[in-house]
Amino acid sequence: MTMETASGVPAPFSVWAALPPGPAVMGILNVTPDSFSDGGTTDDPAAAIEAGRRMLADGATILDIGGESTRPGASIVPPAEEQARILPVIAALARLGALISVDTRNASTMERAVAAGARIVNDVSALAYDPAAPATVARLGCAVVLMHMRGTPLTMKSLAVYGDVVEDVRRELSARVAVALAAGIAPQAIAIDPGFGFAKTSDHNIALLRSLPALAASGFPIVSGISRKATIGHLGQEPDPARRGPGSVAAALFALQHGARVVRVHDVWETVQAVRVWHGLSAAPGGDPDPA
Ligand code: HH2
Repeated sequence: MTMETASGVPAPFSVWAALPPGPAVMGILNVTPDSFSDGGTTDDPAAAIEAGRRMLADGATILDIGGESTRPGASIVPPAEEQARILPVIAALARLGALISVDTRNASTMERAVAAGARIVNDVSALAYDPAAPATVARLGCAVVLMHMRGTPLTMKSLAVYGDVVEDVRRELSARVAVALAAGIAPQAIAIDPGFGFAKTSDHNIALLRSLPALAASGFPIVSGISRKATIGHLGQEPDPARRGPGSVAAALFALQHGARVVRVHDVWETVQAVRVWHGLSAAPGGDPDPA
């Protein structure tokens, strides 16, 4: 598919450019028994499909479907098992017209998820984990989220050491963008994500959140995924990840105000409503569609 440019020359289609105007909410659908905040709630395909339908009804623009937890210390899920978890869910929700991203580090899962209807690959390793991933995404022609991390979920905690976290993350993400481009992935297919909580302390996360404009200056759309993470627990004084919804909404609005294009969240309805109110209040004054 192509889009016309001002000069009339067809430009490659971009999922990111074609998103509806305004902030986009990406709903997290973990088809896993062990995710850090919602593990086991949607690990059965029927429950996951129902949760995805709910998120669409609640206003999610994208559903991010994953079958492997990447929380610190998580063990590796073999690709065949990951695919058995997520492919029926992706196929069912794609049939409903959902825009789906697949949260995976495995090239074979990327391939099969796109065949089942996913249009975005969301890779927490920025295509570094599976050597076949960059060429696979290039060949599939889908969009991609390149997220910053160091090491793996097993090793990342000890790698949270930076000179200047904002500059280091910016530079390391640029290197991953260069790998993606060299593999033949189109620039307009790429979004980037600072990777909150992945080889980051709370102080690192806060510095990165405040400095999203520096990342946004790259021109790539920014995905922000801090929902229910430890920084929300720390700032909001809430140890239970499942009770971090309100703080996550506040952080999503902060991220959007600082240049994020997409917020990846567990609490879709709460975030969508907050974004609508914030957006309505920030918009230029006009007619009041609902004076009640
Ligand atoms: N965070 C998680 C997983 N995938 N993808 C992007 N682009 N950005 C993120 O911040 C991000 C991500 C971890 O959160 P979650 O999926 O809720 O937990 P788990 O990995 O335990 O399934």
